[in-house]
Amino acid sequence: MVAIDIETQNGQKEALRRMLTIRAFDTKAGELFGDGELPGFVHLYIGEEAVGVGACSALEEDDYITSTHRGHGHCIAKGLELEEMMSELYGKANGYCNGKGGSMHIADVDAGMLGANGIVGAGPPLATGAALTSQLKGEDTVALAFFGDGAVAQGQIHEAINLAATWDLPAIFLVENNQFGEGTPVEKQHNLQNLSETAEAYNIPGFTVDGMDVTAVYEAVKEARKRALERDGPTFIEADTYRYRGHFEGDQQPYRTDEDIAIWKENDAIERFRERLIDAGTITESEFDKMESEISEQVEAAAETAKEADYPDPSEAYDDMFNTSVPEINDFAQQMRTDGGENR
Ligand SMILES: Cc1ncc(C[n+]2csc(CCOP(=O)(O)OP(=O)(O)O)c2C)c(N)n1
Ligand SMILES: [Mg+2]
Repeated sequence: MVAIDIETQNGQKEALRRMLTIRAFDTKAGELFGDGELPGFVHLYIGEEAVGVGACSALEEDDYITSTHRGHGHCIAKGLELEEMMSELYGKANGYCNGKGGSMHIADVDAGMLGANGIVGAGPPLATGAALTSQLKGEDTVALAFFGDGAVAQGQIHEAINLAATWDLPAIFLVENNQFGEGTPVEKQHNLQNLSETAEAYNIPGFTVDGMDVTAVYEAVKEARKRALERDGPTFIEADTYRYRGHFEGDQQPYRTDEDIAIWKENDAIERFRERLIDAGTITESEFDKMESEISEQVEAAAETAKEADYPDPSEAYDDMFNTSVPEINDFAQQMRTDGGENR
């Protein structure tokens, strides 16, 4: 899927479409999970759509992103297909990881999506690696890592930023400050007013932006990308946002009230952007309604296809799991296939 040019009217409509798609997809994922249709866990991105879409709108198709356990929105923002995503949530063979990854491991390297990640803080080192590859190959691409406020105190993030800053790598570190790491409020996790102050330790630019404003996120990432491509090194961006749903589906959320959530919903990113586009004459009310119903049909169709799709054959359980170009690993993989590794 092509990158969005949010500076054009069509690009703005596409950004709105992708935000709506994220919301519809994750609303459906929540329903399906509640009905016992999906294995594992799902962490929904509802409320945070402007961060993923604003950031990916400032990227080109061949740029890279790394994601988190809350990755569906990043995938859609980067242009991944709903059917393969939903099938992956179901653990079906036609999913992005042939059904072996599930919600927390969707990846599509060809689309520049280097993976959702169940390990908090594991994305930034991958982004630093992708940025190093880009620098060594002399390519005009950047790597952006999405991570949460709960990941900011993770050691590997600091190792990743330090190397990227020291080597002037074309990387962008984007914290989605959704105010909580699981049930812990951000102010109980960090001794900082703004998480973007982290940048000072690495002598790189750091900004805090309104993560409920898709164009504010876009502008910050656009500037960071420009800097990265000029070989001026990484930028650290904090986007202030809020998740409307629990940390995971089923979370009883004793750490906040409905009133807390309502305050953020008044500033809803989709509603704000919709109003702006209507006021500017970019989209009409009826075009918006049509867009919403088309998206709803697409999500329903993706869910239907995923439900009907086949599970992977048990004989494929160990396929794509090992780097078989390394003889020792290949031997191990073969053993796993024959006896499940019992005789090692
Ligand atoms: C290394 C590691 N430690 C702990 C966990 C358990 N865990 C999963 S999500 C999460 C909170 C993450 O919070 P944040 O980074 O703010 O992301 P958010 O869920 O708010 O999007 C934790 C502690 C984990 N998955 N990985
Ligand atoms: Mg968080």
